[in-house]
Amino acid sequence: MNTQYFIDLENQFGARNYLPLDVVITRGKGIWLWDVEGNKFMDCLSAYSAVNQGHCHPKIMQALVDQAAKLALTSRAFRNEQLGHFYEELCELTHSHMALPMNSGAEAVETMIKAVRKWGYKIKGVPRDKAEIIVCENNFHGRTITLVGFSSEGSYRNGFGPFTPGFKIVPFGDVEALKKSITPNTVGFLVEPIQGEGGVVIPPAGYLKQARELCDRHNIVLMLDEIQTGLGRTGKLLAGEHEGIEADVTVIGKALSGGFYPVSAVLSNREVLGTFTPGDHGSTFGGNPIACAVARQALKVIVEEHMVENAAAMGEYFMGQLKKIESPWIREVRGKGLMIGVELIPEAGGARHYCERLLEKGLLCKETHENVIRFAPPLVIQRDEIDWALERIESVLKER
Ligand code: IF1
Repeated sequence: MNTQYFIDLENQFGARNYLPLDVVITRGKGIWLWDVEGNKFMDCLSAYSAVNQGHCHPKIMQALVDQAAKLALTSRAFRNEQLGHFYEELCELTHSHMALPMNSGAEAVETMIKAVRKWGYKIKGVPRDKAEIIVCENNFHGRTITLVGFSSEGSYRNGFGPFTPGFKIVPFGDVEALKKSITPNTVGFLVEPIQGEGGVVIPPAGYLKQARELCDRHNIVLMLDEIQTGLGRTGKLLAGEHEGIEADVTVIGKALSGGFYPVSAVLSNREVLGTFTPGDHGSTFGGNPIACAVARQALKVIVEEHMVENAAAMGEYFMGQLKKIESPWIREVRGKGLMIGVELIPEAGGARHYCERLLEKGLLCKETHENVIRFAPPLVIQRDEIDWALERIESVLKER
């Protein structure tokens, strides 16, 4: 069965909520993927940073298999032997006091919003149903109605209203705008340290630090969405470290399972998550034994195999070399660690075309926001492999 066979099946039965590149992947190992016709590709998307550890990491796979053979799901009506270990190891690694395990990133963000609102009413004393959370233009926090409701991207929200009230949108990176939007009812400021889907947009130096200071001054919870930037992607365990700040509440997901299983978590100080009491929140699969066993190993290999340090070193090399490419189409190369965006000028004809050309040359990457090619390989990539990618990227970006 060839590529077209699978494309036809998807078109016949599947909802058209994506426009994927026409490649049908059948196997993955490390940074490499193979399609149904035996073609080999370098993965420069890492499933949107869910496969930081490389595809089918043997130790994470073994943790999945061993746990699945023993116990899969108990529900949280009972306790299980994996959860406590997971909490302890996760909180220790991230300097958190408490954690709440969920499944998808969007669920973790929704959970964080519930916790911060409850903190606002119970601790800060905001009047009932008056809590306000400030978010940034160009944000991406997931696809639920509440989360797309405060997106500034029409394509994410159009046609899905009415939306959840209580959110204010301010320009990303603009401290003055953030300051002006604060009211006595503001309970939280939700922000990505680097906007991923927004086009790998890095805020001005000091922005997050100033946001931290503003939140301290006005008794507001700083909420960092590290679902894409976290777990080594930007060359730090959490991207907030680049500015030497710690959030009050952070969400992680994606690579928390190395791509094997939907696992996400809310990380918090005691004051915020401590407001939850039995019955406040839950989920059938949240914190299940497989999720915990897989996440524990996924975190372990990041540390043991020095993936954060490798992301920093390889990212510096990758970006340094990209910046040397003399191409009429490149407007800017930007990023941190192995979260890299190459923005093209509009005359280049759109980033999608270059992703399709790179596919033909054996490199898989994805455009974001029309003119940005995102390069985000697994954090295990080595220098010679980056050189292999650069050869193809340079050749395609020099085409007229
Ligand atoms: C899609 C990109 C989109 C995220 C951040 C929360 C979530 C995500 C910073 C929600 C998820 C994924 C979702 C996927 C494509 C990809 C993505 F930014 F990574 F490129 F969409 F913007 N916070 N990002 O990046 O996590 O519920 O998906 O587990 O929806 O098309 P999720």
